Amino acid sequence: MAALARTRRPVHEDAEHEAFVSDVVGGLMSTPKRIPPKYFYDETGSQLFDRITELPEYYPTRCEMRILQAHATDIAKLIPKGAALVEFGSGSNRKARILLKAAPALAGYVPVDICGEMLEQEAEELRPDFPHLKVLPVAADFTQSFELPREAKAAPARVGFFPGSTIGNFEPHEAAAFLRRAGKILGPGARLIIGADLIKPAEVLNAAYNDKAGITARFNLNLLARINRELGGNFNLGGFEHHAFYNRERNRVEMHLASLRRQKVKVAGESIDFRAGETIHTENSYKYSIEKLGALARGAGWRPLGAWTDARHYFSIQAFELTDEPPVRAAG
Ligand code: AVJ
Repeated sequence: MAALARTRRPVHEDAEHEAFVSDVVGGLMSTPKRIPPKYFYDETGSQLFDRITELPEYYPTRCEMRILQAHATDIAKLIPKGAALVEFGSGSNRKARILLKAAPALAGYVPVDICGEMLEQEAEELRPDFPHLKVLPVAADFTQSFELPREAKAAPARVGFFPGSTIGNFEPHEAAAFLRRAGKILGPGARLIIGADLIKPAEVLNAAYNDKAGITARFNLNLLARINRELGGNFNLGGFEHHAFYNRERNRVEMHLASLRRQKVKVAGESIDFRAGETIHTENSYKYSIEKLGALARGAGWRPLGAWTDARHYFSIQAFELTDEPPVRAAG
């Protein structure tokens, strides 16, 4: 049976599964326990996240859409003629559509997402609405390096698009590494448009990650259900609780799953012990000021071009251009 299941899984999914096993088992055996947030997004998790974006307390998606709509013309002015827009983690490309409409100068759109099926489906829906645009999806993990399609490399310039404040899931040093890698991928003359959640009063942040309807709690706990299903785990979901809070010292919202009692859990053949109250750290969502993200980007080879926010200054869209600094050489 196990052998049959293995041969049925395509090679790239096999590698993904192996990474899931080692990230989860490794993360649960470390102190403190942790699991990377990218594993939230199985089918159920993606559906729950879509519901989160519509919650009254969860302002980021609505704010970002509003900023994009209000300033699309200004943002589009930063897009060179004939350029290709490269979206990191495209998902449903709802946000990219706003830019594509406002920037007829764009010749290509490269949605990059780890979920290949979703990508093709979304591309098919986009093509008839933008008949002059070359839609060139790339199935890749944008946290790693990847190759752009030949046609996108041939364009006069490439503009990166990284909305949703997904940059907040990286540790600041990882965000800097991502920005540097994005510059290498996009190449000379590149521009970059980032959506980033801003620092704001803790009450607003705590409410956004502790919604009254309990959808964020379900989103967090779904990770355990996924581990049970895909990694042969035996988590009792009733034995864990959603914890989310703003950590002011580090400008981040932390999400955890707290064990309600002392318990033992099996995952992928390993036995994991939990103390009462011990948590699995499942997500950091870093919040930035415009200045802080600007400084981080400068250090990674990008020059700020502009920033736009909503009336309450809850969210920001920030634009950068790649500096043509000479390659750094090792001393000696
Ligand atoms: C998709 C990473 C931007 O940090 O706000 C929403 C994920 N987690 N509610 C965020 C999330 C809990 C979201 N990002």
